Amino acid sequence: MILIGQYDSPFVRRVAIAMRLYGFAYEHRTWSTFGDADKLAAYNPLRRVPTLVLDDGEVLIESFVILDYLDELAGASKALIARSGDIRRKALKVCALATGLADKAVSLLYERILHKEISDVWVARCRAQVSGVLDVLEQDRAARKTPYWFGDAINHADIAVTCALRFVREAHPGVFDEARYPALTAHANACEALPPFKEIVQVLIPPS
Ligand SMILES: N[C@@H](CCC(=O)N[C@@H](CS)C(=O)NCC(=O)O)C(=O)O
Repeated sequence: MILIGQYDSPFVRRVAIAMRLYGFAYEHRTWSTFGDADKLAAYNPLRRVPTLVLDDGEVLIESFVILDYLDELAGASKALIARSGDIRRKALKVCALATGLADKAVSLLYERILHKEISDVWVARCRAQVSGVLDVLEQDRAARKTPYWFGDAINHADIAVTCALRFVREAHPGVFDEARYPALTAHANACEALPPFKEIVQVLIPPS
């Protein structure tokens, strides 16, 4: 398989970490969404990452679609999420909040860097969405006493939250206040200390 995209993207990183945990080998093409847009377009007309090219040439886009495929490939007993039921729904909700948070943090970065005139309305909205999600995630994580979000084993939710938090902190210094989010800080620190997180990481290179 070929994984296209750089690890400074929280979406690419969460896919790559899941692939490492599953033990799936892949070729990594570190194409930039802006600098390598034409190369990327040949695989994904949206010119977005992550993009995963399967061995038979089929192309998967959107991180949740890619992870759905990888979960199936790994098999239910190894999958980083429950196959069904309440626990699956709850984990997917945490993943949706974390990836939504990452989406808003990316939008905020693009607004700051790519737009000639920054929209205060858009910035205020994204900031409110970011802090609203952080508050909800903090409350949820603080109420759980297990090593990982959903028990003793790592789950997609743990990976999604950790990748989103790293991106928020790098792209928007000052927005994530450790004193306000102690449970999330502890969670991210514990995950970032694990080998796949330490190996699959890249300092943010904002588009120019
Ligand atoms: N919903 C997408 C979001 C992916 C995404 O936003 N990727 C960013 C990089 S962090 C990107 O490709 N940006 C370029 C663009 O949206 O045009 C997913 O989950 O895969």
